[in-house]
Amino acid sequence: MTTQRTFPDDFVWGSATAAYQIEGAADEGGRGPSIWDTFSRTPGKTLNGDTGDVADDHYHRWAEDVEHIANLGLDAYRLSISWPRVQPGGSGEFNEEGIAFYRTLVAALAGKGVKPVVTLYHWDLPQELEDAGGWVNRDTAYLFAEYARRMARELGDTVDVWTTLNEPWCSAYLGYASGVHAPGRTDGADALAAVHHLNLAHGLAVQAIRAELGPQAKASITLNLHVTRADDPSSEADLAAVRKIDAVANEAFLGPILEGAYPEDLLANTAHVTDWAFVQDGDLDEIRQPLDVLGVNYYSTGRVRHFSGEGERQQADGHADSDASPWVGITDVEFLPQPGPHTAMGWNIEPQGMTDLLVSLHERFPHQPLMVTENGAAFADEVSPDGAVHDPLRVSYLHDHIDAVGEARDAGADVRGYFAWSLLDNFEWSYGYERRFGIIRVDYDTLERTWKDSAHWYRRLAATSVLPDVDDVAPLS
Ligand code: GBH
Repeated sequence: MTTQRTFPDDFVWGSATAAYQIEGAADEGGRGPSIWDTFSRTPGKTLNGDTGDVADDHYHRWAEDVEHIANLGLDAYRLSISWPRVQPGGSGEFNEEGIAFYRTLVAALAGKGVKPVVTLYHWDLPQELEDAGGWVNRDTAYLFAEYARRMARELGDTVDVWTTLNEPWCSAYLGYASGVHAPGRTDGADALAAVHHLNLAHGLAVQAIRAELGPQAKASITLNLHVTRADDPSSEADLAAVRKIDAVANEAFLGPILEGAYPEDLLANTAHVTDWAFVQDGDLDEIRQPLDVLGVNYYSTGRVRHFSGEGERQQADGHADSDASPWVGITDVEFLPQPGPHTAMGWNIEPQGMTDLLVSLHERFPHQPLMVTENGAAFADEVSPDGAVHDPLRVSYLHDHIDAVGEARDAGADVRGYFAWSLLDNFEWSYGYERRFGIIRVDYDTLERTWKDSAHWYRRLAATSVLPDVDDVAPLS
């Protein structure tokens, strides 16, 4: 018998969601419109024209959802606050009703012994701020810090970890370069300005949270770092292609946030797009703030090779419907399809990428605690005649990736927790409701929640901290 992988007792088992993906009640409770309302209500922007108007109706069903979280035995729950729900226009007046919603929610979680890990920005910018330029406008960073300070004041005694931004890569490059996310703009120079203003927003918000709550407040950011493989690892040109992607995808955030500088090659590779004049004196000192934990979202890997300019360049970035590239300034790199297996998103399944990412972060930032703030998979689940939802592919995806986290820990990486994406099936952005990531199924007609096998399996893990076998999906008594 092989020994099963065991995690320490204080390892945090959690699950994650985001406001726009689950709340619904888009026009209720004094909430203002966000860029995702505008975008999803624009014909052609999301699959089937789906919007987050109703989503999982979590705004009304939060109490039931907290019960599910408690019954799963989770140590922590990662949620996001909808900025326009608590400050409809993104500046000025706050909305007491919106603040009360989150105060009640985090109190209910804490009351069940579940630590709230709160993200302040998971992509739903108040529309009024976008009308003033969005993340291309520097003012947005300062307004974000004011919003962060107010939330810290309102919820500070209950929230365990404050996360400023979720995946600024997506906000900047999918929102302003490829345009497949809100606000759907396609200008490379704007996207790089957005990168910088998101970084600035992060640094200012961390300072605002600590000014409000004191140095013991735990601050973090969640990044989707790209693990990119060279098509031919012995080709200098392919390795250079990897470095280019790495600079624009990863170093554009890790550099300023953890080291206080944008790397030279990033500036050089994008010099024909922008002169980076939006980086002002002192900004990098504002951005670089110590982080109690660095959040890492990991799903899959990419593969690239040098593109010589001959023939048609492949662009396997998962959004075949967009001509515009998220890879600002890069014209000589080609993305190749990864061999399978794949999830329903078309993303390849490669647990080794999780280990590689965590170990490389540890080697580079040896004193930085890490947390996997998202990992999970969409598959075409079916409800069986007996009402159960058997999702063996998701169970094995979670099993193998959690095992990969354990492997990174064995190699010395200081990974403190893991959050399964997602608690519930939900609005998967431009893919609408057609992609199901939940460990709990949501019936979009009745909004009924049903535990999938993966939820039962994950509950067993959270209860024991011993990685269960993939067929260990029987309900825990
Ligand atoms: C996260 O985004 C989000 O935080 C979350 O809201 C979302 O629901 C969840 O993941 C699932 O999508 O595009 O083929 O090159 C993840 C977005 C996914 C973008 C992986 C980059 C790389 C694969 N990222 N993707 S590909």
